[in-house]
Amino acid sequence: AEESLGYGERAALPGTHPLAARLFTLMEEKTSNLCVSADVSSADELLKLADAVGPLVCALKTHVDVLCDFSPAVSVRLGELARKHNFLIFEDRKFADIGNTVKHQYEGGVYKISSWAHIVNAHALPGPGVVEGLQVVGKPLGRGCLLIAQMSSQGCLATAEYTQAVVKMAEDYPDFVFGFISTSKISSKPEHVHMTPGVQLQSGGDGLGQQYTSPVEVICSKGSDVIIVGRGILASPDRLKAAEEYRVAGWEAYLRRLSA
Ligand code: S5P
Repeated sequence: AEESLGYGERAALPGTHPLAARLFTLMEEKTSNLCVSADVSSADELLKLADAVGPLVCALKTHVDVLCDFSPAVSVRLGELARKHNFLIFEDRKFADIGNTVKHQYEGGVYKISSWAHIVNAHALPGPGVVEGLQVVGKPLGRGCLLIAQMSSQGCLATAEYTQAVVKMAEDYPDFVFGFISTSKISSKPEHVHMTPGVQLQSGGDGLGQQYTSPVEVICSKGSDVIIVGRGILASPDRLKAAEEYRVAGWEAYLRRLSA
């Protein structure tokens, strides 16, 4: 069954996007399906976190507009750390506008996201133009995009029908869209990467709508590929130790899924 394919085997499928292949390959190499959500407010803290957890993660997710002191040097340094530790940078910008506007938001402004983020994400809500606008900028650079098909938050308005329409949209743009932000596996194509936020070892929420699911639930029961963990690690007094716990939990869940 296609469910039994490992990350490494999925990297080698002819239809897998090159960036997804790179991600699957480094996941195998590093035995990590952990993406740390680096939701911190200073550049110094971001770079220290990236250097510390870099060896343990397949990707580092940023919200660069939350930094109080962003400068182009920060993105350059982040790129150096990504090369040093072999992880991908995922800017969680959640583009959601018409094609022409997202094109400029992706390439320009203060952040020049396309120049440093391997991965970005987008809401499919505006229709295919959002992907087309991003793709104009990102495809020549070898970048990739995840479409947000489901959200972890309580009361999320995405219906099953909406989610299926997002899967269809991804299939229409295989040169740029390589997967999803979703709470579960929603595409039957093993080439697609599913990344899931709202993950903690402790169940519960944050009082602002976030809902947490465990790594085992996400990887084994829901069939997703990558766990995205923010405060589960960031709020720990020992972030490195917490990141290693999540890496092990995610990887063991993956091995369990493979052997099931
Ligand atoms: O549905 C979603 C999609 C995303 S990308 N739910 C989410 O929580 N996220 C992001 O994942 C969110 O913006 C935050 O950066 C991270 C979750 O952080 P945590 O601290 O709750 O683990």
